[in-house]
Amino acid sequence: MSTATASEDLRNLVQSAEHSFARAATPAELEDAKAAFLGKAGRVTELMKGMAQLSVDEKKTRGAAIHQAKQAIEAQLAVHRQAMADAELARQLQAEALDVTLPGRQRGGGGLHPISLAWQRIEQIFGSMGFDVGDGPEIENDWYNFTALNNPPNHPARSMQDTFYVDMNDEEGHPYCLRTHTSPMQIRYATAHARKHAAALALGEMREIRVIVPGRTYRVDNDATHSPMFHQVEGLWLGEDVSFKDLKVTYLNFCKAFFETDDLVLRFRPSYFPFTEPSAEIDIQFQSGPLAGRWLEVSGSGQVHPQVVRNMGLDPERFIGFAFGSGIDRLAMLRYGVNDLRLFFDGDIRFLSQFK
Ligand code: 2U9
Repeated sequence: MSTATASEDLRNLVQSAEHSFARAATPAELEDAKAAFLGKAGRVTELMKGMAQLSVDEKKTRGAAIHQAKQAIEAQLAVHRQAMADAELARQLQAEALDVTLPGRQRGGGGLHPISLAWQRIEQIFGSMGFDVGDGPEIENDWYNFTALNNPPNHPARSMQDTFYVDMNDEEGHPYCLRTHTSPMQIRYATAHARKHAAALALGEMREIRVIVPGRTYRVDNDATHSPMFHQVEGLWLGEDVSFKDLKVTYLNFCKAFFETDDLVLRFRPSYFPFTEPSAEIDIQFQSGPLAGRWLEVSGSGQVHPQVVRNMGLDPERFIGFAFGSGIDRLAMLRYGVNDLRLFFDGDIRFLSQFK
């Protein structure tokens, strides 16, 4: 075998390998093609075996030539492997392409419910007037919800038609109920306060109780102006010399802050509640704006009944003051110009997003 023909057959071999690599359409086909040339039974290995009969000199030349051819084939293989990896990467990038010019996804900024907004404003305003904020159970017993508040046993508010009862009795055998007002919490707060200050009280150091209790309340009622769950805020201010004058000033200042106008007047109309004596309804009249000129009922109020003061564990000869109760939902309707109570509870995003 002459060197010339030997080089010829090796050049053909390299070329043939190159064609095979170029024809491979997938990495697996490329690896198969590699095996056909460089594998254990591949054509290069066959050539190596074929050198057995050659002389030492011939082996040297032929061996070097085969080695060169093998290197050329390996180089080609590397080129094709790289090309295939590049093509795969390009395909992936294409498939996962992002349009960085698209607008970002907005995170829908939430907002507080108008009742929560009103609730927060109420806490803030009364807080600025020195009122603490009380918070307590929505399931109450008979004593806190009715008896302590001077509700007589035959009062209609206690009936099954007016109050939701829970299928469980307290120690006195009365069923628990969903609180019909936040007043029971006023009793709890005042009683706890009176106990905590019992020692101080003896020394005459506890001078007053000033608290509001906002919260959810429940009644058997459901129409355009009543919902079975509604929100109340009650205020209580007891001291040694707290009078109706303080009630008027406190509620007027609250209204001015809450409705953000000084252009309003209040009217106190005689009324009756078991827990206050005397009692009054509070009406508001705006002197300007969309609601101007109409008297609007916003709250009940009165001087806390001496029996109720006694029920808190306080001496009615010493502690006197006032309480009021207002509907937060109603205050929110007036403040935000909402004409139907049910809008607050429908959860319609078109309504709610107006308060963001
Ligand atoms: C204690 C003593 C007295 C709270 C009061 C009212 C009058 C009242 C209702 C009006 C409409 C609530 O929103 S409403 O349903 N409330 O009219 N509430 S005086 O009197 C109290 C509270 C606690 C210890």
